[in-house]
Amino acid sequence: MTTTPALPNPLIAGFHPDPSAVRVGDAWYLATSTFEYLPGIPIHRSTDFVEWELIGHVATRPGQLGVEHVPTAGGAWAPTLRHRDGVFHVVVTDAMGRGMLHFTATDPAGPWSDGDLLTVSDGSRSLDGIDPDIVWDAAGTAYITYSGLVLGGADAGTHTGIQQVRVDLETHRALEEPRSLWSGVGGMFPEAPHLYEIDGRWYLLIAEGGTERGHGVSLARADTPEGPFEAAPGNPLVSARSTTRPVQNTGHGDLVTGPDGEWVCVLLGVRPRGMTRAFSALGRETFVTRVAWQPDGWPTIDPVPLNPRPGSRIEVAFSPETPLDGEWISVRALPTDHADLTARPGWMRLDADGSTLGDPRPVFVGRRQVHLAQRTSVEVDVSAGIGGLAVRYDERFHVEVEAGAGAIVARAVVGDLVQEWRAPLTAPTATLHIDCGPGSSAVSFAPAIHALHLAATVDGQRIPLAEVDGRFLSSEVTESFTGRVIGVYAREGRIDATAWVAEGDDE
Ligand code: 6LW
Repeated sequence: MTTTPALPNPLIAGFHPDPSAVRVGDAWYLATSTFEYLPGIPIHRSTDFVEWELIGHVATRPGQLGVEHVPTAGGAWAPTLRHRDGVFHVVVTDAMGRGMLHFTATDPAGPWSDGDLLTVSDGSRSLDGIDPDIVWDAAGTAYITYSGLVLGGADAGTHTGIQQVRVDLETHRALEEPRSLWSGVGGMFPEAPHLYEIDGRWYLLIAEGGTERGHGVSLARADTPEGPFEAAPGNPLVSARSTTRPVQNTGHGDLVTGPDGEWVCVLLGVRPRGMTRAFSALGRETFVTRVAWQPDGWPTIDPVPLNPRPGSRIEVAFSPETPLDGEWISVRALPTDHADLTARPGWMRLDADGSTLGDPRPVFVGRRQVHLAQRTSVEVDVSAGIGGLAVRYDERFHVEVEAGAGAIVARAVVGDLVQEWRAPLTAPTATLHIDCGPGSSAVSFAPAIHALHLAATVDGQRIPLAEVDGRFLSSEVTESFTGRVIGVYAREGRIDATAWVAEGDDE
C-alpha cells in the first residue's frame, strides 16, 4: 500500500500531450509535444514529482524544427526524453517537417543541439515513422524503436506496426533494415513505444487503440531488446475506454520510478465534459498514475485518477527588462518574432503583417488554457490598429474579441461558419475579456462544457458581447492534437497590450 500522497492530476495542465519522463539523480524531467507551435518541446523539471517547473525548450532557434511550413497538426510529435553518461537525449518526429530527429544537451534547460536527422542505412532519407524511443543495451548499442506510420509520399498513411533499428549515433544512420516488433493485442495504431531494461528483462510499453476514447497502454517483455516479446496478461494494462471515468483517452505512457521509489506511468489524457462526455476543451494533458510490479514480473497500472490542482491566477506586466516567459507560444514562429517589449515600456507591441487568425502564421502570442473554468483579460491600445484577444485551436477554429477602427467585434469562427457581434468603440483603449464558464444553454443534467463569454470594458463600463458554446473549441470538434491557446493578436497596423490576467480553477 503506498503512503505517498495522491499526485496532482493533470500533472501538467493545458495541452501537453505525449509525455516522456526521465529521472536523473534527485530530479525528474518531462518533455511533451508542441506540433506547429514554437518554442518547441518544453522541458519541465521536478524534485518531488508534484511541483513542475518549465525550465526551457528543446527547439528555441529557427531550423531546429521545420515547423514554419508544416500543415496544421504537423510539427513536433511525441518526444522521448532520456539521459545517458551526462547527456540528455530527445528523439522526436518533426511530422511533415524535417523528419525523425535526435537532439542532445548537457543541460536540459538548454541550449539543445540543432537536431540530427535519423536516417535509413544509406543516409538518403529520414527513418519513416513517429514516436521514436531511444535506449542503449549494455554494450552501448543505441536502439531506435518507433511506430511505423508513414507520413508522406505514395505510402502515406500506411502503418507497419512497431519497428526497430539499431543506429550509429555518430552518423545518425540505421545499421540495418527495420525489423517489426510486437505491436499490441489488436488495437489500432500501435504507437508510443518505449523500451526499458528492468531486472534483466526488456519491457516494451506501447499505446494502442488510437489517441481518442479507445486509447490504452499495453506491455510485453523479452530477454533481448529485439524480442521475441511475450505479451502481458490483461493488456491493455490501463485504458478508460467504455468507462465513465473523468479522465479519458488515457494512453501514450512512459514508465519512471516515482518519488517514493515506486514506479509511475506518465501518460496523456483528456477531461471531457457534456452529457455524453464528448468535449475536451483543453486538449490532451499530462497525467500520472501508479504502477505496481507483481510477483509474476508483470506490473499493474492503476486507472488514472482526477486530482486537479487548486485554482491559479497569473498577471503579466510586460517589461523591457523581463523577456516573455516560456509559457508564451506562437504559431510556426517564435513569440520573439512578433512581440516588441521595448517600444513602449510596460506594453507588448504587435505589428500586423497582413496576416489574420485565419492564416498559418498569425501575429499571435498566447498561453495554453490550463483551467476548465478560466477568465482571461488584457488591456489593448488600438489607436493605431486592429487586434484583440483570441482563443484558438487553429486557423479554422477560433473565437475572439477584437477592437479598433471605432468598433469592438466579438467573433466566432467555427470551420466555415462565422458569427460576429458588434458594439461601438468610444475610446483608444479597452480591456478585452474571454471568460470560460457556465453557459446559459446547458440543457443536460451532466456538467456541460463551459461557454466562452466575450466582453469588453471601455471607460470602466463592461459591455457583454456574446456567449459561444465551448464545444466548438474542443479537441474533438476541431479534430486537433493541440489544445486551446489564448493570446493577443494584431490584424491591422499595430496594437499594444498590457495588464494580462488569467485566473481560473477546475471546480
Ligand atoms: C503521436 C501519436 C499519436 O505521435 O498522435 O494518436 C501523435 N497518437 O502517439 C501526436 O500526438
